[in-house]
Amino acid sequence: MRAVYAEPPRYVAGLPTPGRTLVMGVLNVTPDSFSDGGLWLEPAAALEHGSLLLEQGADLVDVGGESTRPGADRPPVEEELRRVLPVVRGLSEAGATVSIDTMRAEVVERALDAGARLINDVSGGLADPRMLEVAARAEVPFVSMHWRGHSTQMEDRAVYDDVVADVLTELGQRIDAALAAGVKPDRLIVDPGLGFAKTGEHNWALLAHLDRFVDWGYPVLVAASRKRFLGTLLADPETGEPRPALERDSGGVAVSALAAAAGAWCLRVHEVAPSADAVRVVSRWGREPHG
Ligand code: PMM
Repeated sequence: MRAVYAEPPRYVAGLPTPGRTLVMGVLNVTPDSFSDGGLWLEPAAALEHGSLLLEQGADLVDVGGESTRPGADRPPVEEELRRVLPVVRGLSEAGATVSIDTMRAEVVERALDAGARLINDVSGGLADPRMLEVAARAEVPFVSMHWRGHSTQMEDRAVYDDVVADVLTELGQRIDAALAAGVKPDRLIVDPGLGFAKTGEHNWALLAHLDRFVDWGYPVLVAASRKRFLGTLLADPETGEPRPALERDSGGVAVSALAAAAGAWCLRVHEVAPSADAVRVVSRWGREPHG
């Protein structure tokens, strides 16, 4: 962890550039996501929630139609499209910058037609062999996350010699693959993939060494919001029960502030308002002069 405020985050072509870390609001249009599953399954409810995220200060809204929680089954592509397209279209038409959270190239193509401006692929292009070529052709920013397999396999794959070095190496391979497919370097965003084939200890190690990702030079996205490792850390001291997902946001805001101070480009969060405040505090904190 750096002792001082890191350089301001890099800008990504085609996306908002407020001169501080961006805040991405999560909009899961799924029946089974771990913290908001089923809440926004109807397009009208999803659009309303998306508007609320924007009002609360989200710079981007990340729309996803597949739950990636450990053990989750994949929906058919038609179902994923049915969930996300009306929401992507409605929010884009209302002027929002929408990110499409999917591992499927077909969903990307249709979502971009509906107005999405950023691809968020938690598999970094590994899950669908067409993804990187579609991203290159579309010339939109592409989030490449560290990933080792689908939800049904990932818990078994949380084994590393040195988690920070191994994730940097494997993510580096995904960057090379994206560049080789024609994705422009100024459209690439990297994400250590907290909770994906990672234990709580792995997540904390990655956060503590976020500077190693930032120093790479690509914008870094951090998505800690409501994840299990926060529930474990904030467990009830008497019973040892993990803190429920909907009660983890204060811990998530602390991560937002620290990650922003370490130079993260964007924070993906469910509860936008406190993280939007946190990044403004961090931005002011790092600005000279202080007198
Ligand atoms: N985590 C989830 C979904 N999408 N996208 C990126 N880039 N990084 C993440 O860590 C990530 C993601 C799973 O969390 P959710 O079910 O709360 O959306």
